[in-house]
Amino acid sequence: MSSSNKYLNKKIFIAGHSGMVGSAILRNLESSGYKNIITRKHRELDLVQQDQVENFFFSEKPECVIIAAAKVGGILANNTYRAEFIYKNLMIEANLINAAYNSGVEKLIFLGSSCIYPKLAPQPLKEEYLLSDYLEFTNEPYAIAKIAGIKLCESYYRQYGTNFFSAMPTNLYGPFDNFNLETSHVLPALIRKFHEAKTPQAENNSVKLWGTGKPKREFLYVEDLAEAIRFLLENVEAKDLYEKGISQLNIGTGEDLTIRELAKIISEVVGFNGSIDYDDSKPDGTPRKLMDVSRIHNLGWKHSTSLKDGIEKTYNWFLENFKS
Ligand code: GFB
Repeated sequence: MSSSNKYLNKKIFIAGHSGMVGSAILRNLESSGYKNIITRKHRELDLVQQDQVENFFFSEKPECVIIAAAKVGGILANNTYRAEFIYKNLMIEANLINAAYNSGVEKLIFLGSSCIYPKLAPQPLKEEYLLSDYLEFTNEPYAIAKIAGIKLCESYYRQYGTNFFSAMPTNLYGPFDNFNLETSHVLPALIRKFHEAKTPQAENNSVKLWGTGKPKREFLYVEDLAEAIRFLLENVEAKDLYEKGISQLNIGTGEDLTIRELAKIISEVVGFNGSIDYDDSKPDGTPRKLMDVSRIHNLGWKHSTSLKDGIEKTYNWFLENFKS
């Protein structure tokens, strides 16, 4: 990036830098020459505690903030820990956004998820479909919290003129993903299930997936997402969204596939050739969640990692790093 990038030396706080998303953003900014990034471990700063967050912002005075901190999980975790998902996410984003305003933060980017869109919205999901119909039940608490975060950013812009806005990534995967089979998303779960089923110790050469395998999902490699966040930081302002009548910007690939098709690709990458069964006592969730990415394409960003390449990279990361 040229020296005309006015953000290179800004003091940037990445909230949630130890998670999959935050750590990818941290790696991306550092390797792009950003010199003044600040982070805090959970035990140093509990984002659910308003007084801690306020004190941190007033003592550190970050100039830019990226909110990648959230309580996240797959369909079962969302459906089971409903109270934790709504409470923690509301607290984290309200504390961060309000403290950012109070301490004079220049720019803030809040990250959410494609589950903010109505369950049966037309596809692909345009930014304008926010709040146009009811939500998917399994992740309604998480989605409500994320919608509140979007509206916090928008309301602070409209009342106070802050440069705060929201980006909504589609389903993400990559290094540092959660491979816990109870709480993870589908892609890391399938990597682990296929990997463990092909080992000599496996009880049988079959894998059980959840639901019917018919829902369609879109997947973005987390390092592409990190690239998109740097692009937004350097090139997009809050008014670019709100003046166009949208509250958040989609980030995705614009391509989706069924869970069955996903399972086929992952099984090939992992080298599993046993049988695949489906447990339809587990929920399917939203039938389809495909982002309309024309706005971010028109602004000048497009993903670069194909699904197969991203799965291969993630499987290699799993082989080198995952300890059950
Ligand atoms: O990725 P996932 O947990 O979340 O599930 P969502 C996607 C689809 O994969 C569902 C199926 O239809 C699952 O039933 N699936 C099949 C599996 N086998 C498995 C498995 O072994 N593990 C998992 N986890 N799924 C979450 C939301 O929705 O996605 C969040 O709950 C958030 O709010 C996140 O938006 C990105 O895509 O259904």
